[in-house]
Amino acid sequence: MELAISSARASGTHPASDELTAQQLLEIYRLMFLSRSVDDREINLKRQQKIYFQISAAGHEALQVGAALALRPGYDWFFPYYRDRALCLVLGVTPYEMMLQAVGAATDPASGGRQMPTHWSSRPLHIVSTSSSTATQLLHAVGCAEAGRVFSRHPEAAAKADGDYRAFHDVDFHGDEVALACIGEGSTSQGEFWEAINTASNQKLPVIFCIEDNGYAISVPVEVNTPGGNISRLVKNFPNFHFDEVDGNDPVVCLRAFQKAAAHCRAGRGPALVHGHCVRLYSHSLSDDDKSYRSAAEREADLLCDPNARMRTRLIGEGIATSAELDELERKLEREAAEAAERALEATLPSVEGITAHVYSEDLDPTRAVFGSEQPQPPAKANGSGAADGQKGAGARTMAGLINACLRDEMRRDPRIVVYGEDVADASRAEALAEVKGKGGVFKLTAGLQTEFGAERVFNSPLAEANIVGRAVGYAVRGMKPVVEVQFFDYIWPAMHQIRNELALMRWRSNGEWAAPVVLRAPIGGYLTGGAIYHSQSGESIFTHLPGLRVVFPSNALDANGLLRTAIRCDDPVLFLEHKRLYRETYGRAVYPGPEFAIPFGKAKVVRPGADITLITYGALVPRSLQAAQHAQHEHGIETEILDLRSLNPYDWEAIAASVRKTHRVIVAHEDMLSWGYGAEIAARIADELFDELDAPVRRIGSMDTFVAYQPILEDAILPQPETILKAIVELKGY
Ligand SMILES: Cc1ncc(C[n+]2csc(CCOP(=O)(O)OP(=O)(O)O)c2C)c(N)n1
Ligand SMILES: [Mg+2]
Repeated sequence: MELAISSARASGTHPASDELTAQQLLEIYRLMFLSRSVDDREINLKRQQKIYFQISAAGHEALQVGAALALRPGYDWFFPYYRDRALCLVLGVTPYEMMLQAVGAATDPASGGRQMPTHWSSRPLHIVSTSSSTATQLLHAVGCAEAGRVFSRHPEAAAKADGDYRAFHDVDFHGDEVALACIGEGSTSQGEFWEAINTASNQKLPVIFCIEDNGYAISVPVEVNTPGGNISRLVKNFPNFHFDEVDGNDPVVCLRAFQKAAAHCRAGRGPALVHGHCVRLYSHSLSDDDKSYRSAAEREADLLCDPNARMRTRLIGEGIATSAELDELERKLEREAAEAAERALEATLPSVEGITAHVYSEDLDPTRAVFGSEQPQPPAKANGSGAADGQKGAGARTMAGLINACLRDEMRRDPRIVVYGEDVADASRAEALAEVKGKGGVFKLTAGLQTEFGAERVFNSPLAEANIVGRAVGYAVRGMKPVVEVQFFDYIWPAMHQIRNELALMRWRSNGEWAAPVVLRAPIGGYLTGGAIYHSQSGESIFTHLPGLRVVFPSNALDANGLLRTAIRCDDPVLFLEHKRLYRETYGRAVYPGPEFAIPFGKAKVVRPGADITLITYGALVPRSLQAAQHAQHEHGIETEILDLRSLNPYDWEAIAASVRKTHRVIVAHEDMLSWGYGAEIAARIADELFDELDAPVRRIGSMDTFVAYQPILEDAILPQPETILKAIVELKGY
């Protein structure tokens, strides 16, 4: 104990304080006051324009200190939100580290100057990097708890795999660890809150949800966000939960609540939700002024509940410390915060050269052939049941079949792979499998995987795409390899927030401390005759626009197999786009290439050599371009060189440049809409860097700037056809 308190009082217990010692109560107050001091110091710095943002925990200290003291840093897992200063302070983030983040220092351990202050991250403490997005991290906590369960039930999954392609580091589990996830009451309106408690409840996961209810979401009062104004009343029927609604201004009450919640979780009985009523003593942040929307009476009432002032009164009232002793402690803590600020203001600032560090993994470069063999080595025995493509034996197999074969091979090799999504299991009611053949995905890509690997590794998710991706982030930060499916690319959008703000950003925003190397498979594209608007969408350029996310788009069975293997062994998140129309086409079938066949990313394939025109394409336009090129040769004597990009981020600029230098005429063709499409970027770069090589303007081909209609006459007109490509080839040659 740092205070000069008389030892008799300091070591005594006090019945009124629920058996905590005086020393423990003083320590609680010290932590609460230190948190407030850091906030106040930061507010000072912001007013002096020495830092750029401030948001405080003032009024939340009791709840947060109670939560943190009930749990174990570096053992349990933490998914805090921006208001959790007191929580993180107790877990072990120092005032100096907080100030480093406020000034945006190079040595800011949470993000190296990339994130706003209070956007926590610490690998040693198990604080997983959080974004500003409200409620997204709840799904990460769920996935994290699921990963812990896999590790404790399957020690082979937690064992270090020396010599593997991926860095299998820091697998850390104990079997009874819990995940704590915190949000404000306003954020319980987010779908991700409901998606998270759904899965935590259904799977009895050891997650504690902490709702810090200060009655406001910026200026929006609780009754606007929550019907009836109380989230506890709404959630009380979720099975397996332990619920508690507490006075969040009393740290001892909060500590006891979180201890009970943790005991429920550690005993494997399910999740817990602790709803603490607290106060927001300052405005939402320094960018907000609550006087503009809260009455004076309301603000004054909140001040009377100030947990720090109450705790001080209590310590004095219970004879644990005198007012003078607490004054002395408070001045000391204020000095500590001020000194931390002074030191942080001297810290080295980040270098501009380092901006792009950790966008992608620096340990594993998927453009290098380190992931397997580039030579197909078909073994005598075929892999898989053939359920995915209706083919058995060693003959040519479809793209669907060879994707399924790759999933099987990799799941056999790596016990950390889990596969889930909507309908991907053979049958959730596994007893049915005695008499039925199983579903295995609406396109049968995952057929037989549950039967071979069991329902703990291959299972159906709820019908909720953010749930699929958000949980995968949680699995991945703990070292698991989720290979998950979004049923149709058309329905990827509910997961977009998780993909853009979480999945793609985890490594960069944490300055390389965390990563989420998830594989997200998505059937994409049209040419289905009747697929219509919601089963034909393209939209790959929306995802190639996200730094941190790899995007792959194979056009044939062999490439799909080799690229999926690289995706699974890679250390970056990968969006793996599978064209539905190509799944079972005769075009592009291949013999099973063996379990080590891998194609590096960023390597285009010349699928047809030619001297007159370069045609850059991918996906379903590869076979259509081949048809067009054949006609161009037979009917017009034009030799078209076709480049199948195969992966879109990274893409093979060298192959593009080499071909353009040879032909001096270029078409970029894709199925996605023309405007703002993937081709616009490629065409612009060619115009920029290869202008002198061009004998004609760069041409682009894409679908019309509409969605794909149901009626086949319309679908044919909307999507680019071989004739569209042929016409462009002939026109460009004559330019
Ligand atoms: C997804 C998302 N939407 C909007 C915002 C902007 N925003 C930041 S905090 C906030 C209010 C959150 O209120 P609450 O959940 O009650 O937490 P509190 O700040 O009161 O602790 C809003 C709307 C955001 N960060 N993320
Ligand atoms: Mg709130």
